[in-house]
Amino acid sequence: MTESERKHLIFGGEPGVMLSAGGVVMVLVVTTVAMAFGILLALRLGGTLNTPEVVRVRLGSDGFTPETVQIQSGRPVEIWVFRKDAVPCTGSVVLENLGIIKALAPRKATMVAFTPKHQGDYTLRCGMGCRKAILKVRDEEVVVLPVFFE
Ligand SMILES: [Cu+2]
Repeated sequence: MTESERKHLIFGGEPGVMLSAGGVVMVLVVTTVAMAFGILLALRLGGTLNTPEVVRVRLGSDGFTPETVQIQSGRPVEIWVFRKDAVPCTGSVVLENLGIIKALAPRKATMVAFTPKHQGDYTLRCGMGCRKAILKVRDEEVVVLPVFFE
């Protein structure tokens, strides 16, 4: 048996050797790319859940703007409530389900921070209870469009 015939028996010939070497490189590249995506995804998910979601609402004698906000369960949220005017109605906000009461200074934003644990609708209302906004707590991640203060 010649050297060439022996190689052919072991490796299935030269083209076969080249093909499987290319295959190995391809598998390595695919594995590396997949691992990199996995790491990035883990970082993104972890980062998203630990970073507070920031929500801005306004409260005036005309009520809350917006009146409905969707937030994510299990993620800390910072609700910045901007008090537009100095009427007594807007002097404080109450988060009924959580027993949170916050005094508001006129024409300033005050932060109400908490972590909603479960899905459900939470009521954010003025101290008197005549103006209401609904915080819809859902499991899915939401993109919150900012509300700009005038
Ligand atoms: Cu009120």
